Amino acid sequence: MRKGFTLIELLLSIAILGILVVTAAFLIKPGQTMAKKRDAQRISDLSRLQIAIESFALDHKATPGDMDTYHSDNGTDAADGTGWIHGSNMSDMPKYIGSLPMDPINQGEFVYRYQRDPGCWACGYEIDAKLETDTQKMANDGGDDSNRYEVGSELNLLPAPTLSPSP
Ligand SMILES: [Ca+2]
Repeated sequence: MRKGFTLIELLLSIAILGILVVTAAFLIKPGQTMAKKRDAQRISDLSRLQIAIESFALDHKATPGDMDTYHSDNGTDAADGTGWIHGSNMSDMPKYIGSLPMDPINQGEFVYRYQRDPGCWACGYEIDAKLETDTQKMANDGGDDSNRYEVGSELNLLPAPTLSPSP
């Protein structure tokens, strides 16, 4: 009776293992799974931010923030008006949301954006995000940009992305 494996048996085992690993990776598609996970986070983040903005607006008769288009890659997650959404009227905002959510990638087109209606304090607002996998959701959100997922009360405020280049 012989002990151990021959070189051929060993190489064959390694080859079979390799094929199994590649097949598993192909079936599971880890990249796609991660992208879906990031999209789920984006949808949940925008929903949290939406609730915070609307609660704030109800109490303060004004939407938070100054007059600008804000990008989540430009500033910190501080919710008090010093973070990526700037606002002289936001000192109370941390009561509604502890910190401002930021896109899981947070660069290039994958940033959250926020804009309040520059026309009046108590008017509408829009937040948006770019999703990686859910194109239907971006197209059917009632907004004016079929390539971004838009949330808010005036879905035509945010301009077509003129986003800062990726670092
Ligand atoms: Ca859209």
